[in-house]
Amino acid sequence: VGLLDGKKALVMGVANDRSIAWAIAKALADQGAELIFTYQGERLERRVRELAEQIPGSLLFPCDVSRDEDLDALKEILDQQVGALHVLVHSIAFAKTEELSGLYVDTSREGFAVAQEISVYSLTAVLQRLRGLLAKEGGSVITMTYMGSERVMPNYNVMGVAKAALESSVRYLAEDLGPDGIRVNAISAGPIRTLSAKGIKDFNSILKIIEEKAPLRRNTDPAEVGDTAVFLASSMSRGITGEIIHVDNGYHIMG
Ligand code: 0WD
Repeated sequence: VGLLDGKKALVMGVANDRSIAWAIAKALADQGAELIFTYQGERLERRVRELAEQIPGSLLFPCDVSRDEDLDALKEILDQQVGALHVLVHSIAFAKTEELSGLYVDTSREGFAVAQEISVYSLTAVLQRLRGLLAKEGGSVITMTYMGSERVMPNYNVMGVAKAALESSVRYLAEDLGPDGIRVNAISAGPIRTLSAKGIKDFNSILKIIEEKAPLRRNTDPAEVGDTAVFLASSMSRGITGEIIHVDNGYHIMG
C-alpha cells in the first residue's frame, strides 16, 4: 500500500524531465497518488504530454497562471472531472533573464511586477479557484521556494524578493485555509540544474560551493525534494502548516 493511495494530486509547473515538479510527480505517483498535470501553454504541451503518459491514468490540462480565463477554465474542468482534490503542487516561477544578473537595485518596475505576479500571486490565484475542491476531504498545498528569500545570493535578485513574498503568502494562506482543513507549506530546495536555473548567472559555481560547504557535502537531488513532497502530501505531516522545510543537505545552517 502507498502513503497516497486514493489521493488526487494536481501538479503545476512541469516543463521537462528536469523540472522539480516532475520529480515530485513521480514520487507522489510511486505512493499511489492519481495525477493531474497542468502545462503553461502549447509550447510545452507535447513534452509534458509525453511525461504524463509515463504515469498511467493521469490527466493533463493547459493553464497559464498569468491568465484569469485559464485559471477559471481549470476550476471548471476540475469541478466536472474530479470529486475532490487532496494535493496541489505549485512549482512555478518566472523572472526576466535581465533581472537575474547585475544589481538588484537596477530592477525595473515591469520586471518586479512580472516576478511577483507569476512567482507569488499565482499561488493565491489558484487557491481562490481550487480551495473548494481541496476542502472536500482535506488538502495539502506545496509550493517551491529558495534560500535567496532569506539571504542575499548573487544574481538571484528580484527572485529572492519574490520568494520572500511567496513564503509570507504561505503563512497567510495557511491561516486562511486552515479552518477548511487545508495545509499550506513550502519546500526550500537547494539549487538544482533545471531550465529555470539556466537563467541564473554563475549557477555552476553555486553548486560547487554547496558541495564543499553543505553539512552532507552534496547537492540536492530532485528525488529528495520528491520524497519530502510525499511527506507533506500525506497525513504523516497532518500537524504541519505554514512551514518552510529546507531540503538542501543542510546548507542553510552554514555561516
Ligand atoms: O535550483 C532550482 N532549480 C530551484 C528551483 C531551487 C529552489 C526552488 N526552485 C523553484 C523555482 O523557483 C520554481 O518555483 O522550483 C520551482 C520549479 O522550478 P524548476 O523545476 O527549477 O524549473 P522549470 O523546470 O523551468 O519549471 C518552472 C516552470 C516554467 O518553466 P519555464 O522554464 O518554461 O519558465 O514554471 C512554469 C513553466 O512551465 N511557468 C508557468 N506555468 C504556468 N503559467 C508560467 C505561467 N505563466 N511561467 C512559468
